[in-house]
Amino acid sequence: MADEALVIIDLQNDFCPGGALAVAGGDEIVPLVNDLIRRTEHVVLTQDWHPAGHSSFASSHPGKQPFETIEMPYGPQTLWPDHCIQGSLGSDFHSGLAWTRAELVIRKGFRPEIDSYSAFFENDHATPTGLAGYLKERGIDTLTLVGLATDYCVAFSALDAVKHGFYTTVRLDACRGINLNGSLETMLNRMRDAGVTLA
Ligand code: VGL
Ligand code: ZN
Repeated sequence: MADEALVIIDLQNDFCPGGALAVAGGDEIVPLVNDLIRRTEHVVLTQDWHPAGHSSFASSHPGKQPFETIEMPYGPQTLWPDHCIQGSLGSDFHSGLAWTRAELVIRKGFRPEIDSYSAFFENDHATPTGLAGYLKERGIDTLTLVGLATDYCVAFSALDAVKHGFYTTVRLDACRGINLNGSLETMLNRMRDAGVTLA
C-alpha cells in the first residue's frame, strides 16, 4: 500500500478574496479541502512566509509595479503586492480551514533575497526546503496537491514533486489560479507534460 499525503498549498488569507494578493474564488475551495483532509492519513500544509521588505515585493523595487517582471540572480521574478508577511493576519490560514490534523507546516519564502513558489525548492531551483526528505523518511510516495495558486505555488510544487519521484496528483477542483499572461494554460501544460496527474 502506498503511503499518501495531502499537501495543501498556501491556503492563507492574503490569497483569498479581501487579501493582499487575492486569487479569484480562493476561499471556495475550503470545504472541498476539508473533505480531503478528513479522508487522507497524512496532511502537510505550506505557508508563504515573507519578511517585510521581501525582494519579491514590488514595493522593494523603486519604480516597479506589482505584476511586472524583473531579473534576479536566479532568473526572472514576477513582482507581487506585499503579502503573507510573517505573523500578519494575511499570513494566517483561512479561518475555515480544518488544519488541526496537519502533521507538518512547511514555511517558504523567508529568505529576503529569494522567492519560493515550490514547496520543495526556492526559486533558484537548488535550495531545498526539506520537504522531500521529510516525506521520504516517512515512507510517503504519493502526493495529492491542492490550494493556491494553481499556476504558481501549486504548479511549481507539483513539478518538483515529480522530479523527486513522487506519484503526484493535482486536484484542480480544489485549486484556484492567478492567470497572469496566460500562466494558467502554460503551467497546466507543463504539469501534464511532466507526468503530473490532473484530476
Ligand atoms: C504565491 C505568488 C507569490 C502562491 C505565493 O502561493 O501561488 N504566488 N507568492
Ligand atoms: Zn509569496
